[in-house]
Amino acid sequence: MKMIDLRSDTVTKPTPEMRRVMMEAEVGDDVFGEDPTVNKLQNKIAEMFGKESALFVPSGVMGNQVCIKTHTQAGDEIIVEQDSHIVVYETAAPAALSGVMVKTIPGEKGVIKAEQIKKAIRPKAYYLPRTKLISLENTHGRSGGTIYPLEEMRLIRELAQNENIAMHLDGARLWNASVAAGISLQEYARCFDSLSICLSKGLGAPIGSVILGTREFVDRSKTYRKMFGGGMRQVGILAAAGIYALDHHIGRLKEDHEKAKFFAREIETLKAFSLDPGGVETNIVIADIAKEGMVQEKVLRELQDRGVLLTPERHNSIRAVTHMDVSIEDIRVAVELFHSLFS
Ligand code: TLP
Repeated sequence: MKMIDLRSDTVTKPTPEMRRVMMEAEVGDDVFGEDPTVNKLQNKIAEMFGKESALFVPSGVMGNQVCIKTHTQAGDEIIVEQDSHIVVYETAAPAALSGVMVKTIPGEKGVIKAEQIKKAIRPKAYYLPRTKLISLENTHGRSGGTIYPLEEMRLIRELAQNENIAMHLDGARLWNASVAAGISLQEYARCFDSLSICLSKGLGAPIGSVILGTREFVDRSKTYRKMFGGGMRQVGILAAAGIYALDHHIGRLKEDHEKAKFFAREIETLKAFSLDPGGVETNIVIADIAKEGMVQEKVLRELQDRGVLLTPERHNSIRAVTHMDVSIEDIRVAVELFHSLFS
């Protein structure tokens, strides 16, 4: 049975053309800084985002955690939205790896406002933690791929600059935000001292994330990438996939957004599911299944038994993510299955 895999946009397989460029990539030892393809990827991304420097890392989690480590010292405090990936899915790494305290703020669709952050910043006193970093997430995964308003980011940036606090962006899916909102990567990047972006989600590369910042920041972050075990060797074969993804797979993200919106509109017509199709801004659909008392595990199993994979979200919702390895026809098949199972 062909499975229609909507668990995440991380499940994509490299296309034949991507595999070809990987096979042909020039390589060298990147711990010596001698992999020409890695250097090319890093220079290309730095330029795309208007940042001085970039660093290839194996994963989005490592990208975030290396940045947190580079910005802080043990005992500092960082401000993060309470449902962000850094808080929920990164195994308490800020505490374990950087020894920082995480001050979480409840957001609306992942958005925390400058006025909320202002109240959370510690006054300066030797007996208080020092607020060192504010981290935002765009798009916001657990809110269903929602886009952070640029205006709010700018207000937060202004506040952070006045308070001498650094800003980090978990931009795992910033590509999706940029394409959907029509806002350039550089416009977003201007609000942040550091960013972590992913090549292995909507862009379809098999692995890889990139940290961005000033030359000085990225030079320091290299030490922590090594400390966390992320110094890689002839890794140009992976960087080549990233370069290919940047050249060929950004524009097509709008198709993923259309597929997600179509899926959401269809699911919304079923009484057992609650969601706001208008709230689907990019490629993630989260539907609440509690209204008619459906059981999350059972819903997911019934779908899986008939060839459609989704993931659980919170205790009462299910999540579908569209990506380049599911076509609109696949989505139609999934929708028909929803109608036949849950009408
Ligand atoms: N997100 C995964 C799961 O971990 C939830 C997914 O399927 O969505 N930041 C954000 C906003 C992410 O969504 C993810 C992955 C990461 C960071 C981590 O990236 P990786 O998996 O490369 O470490």
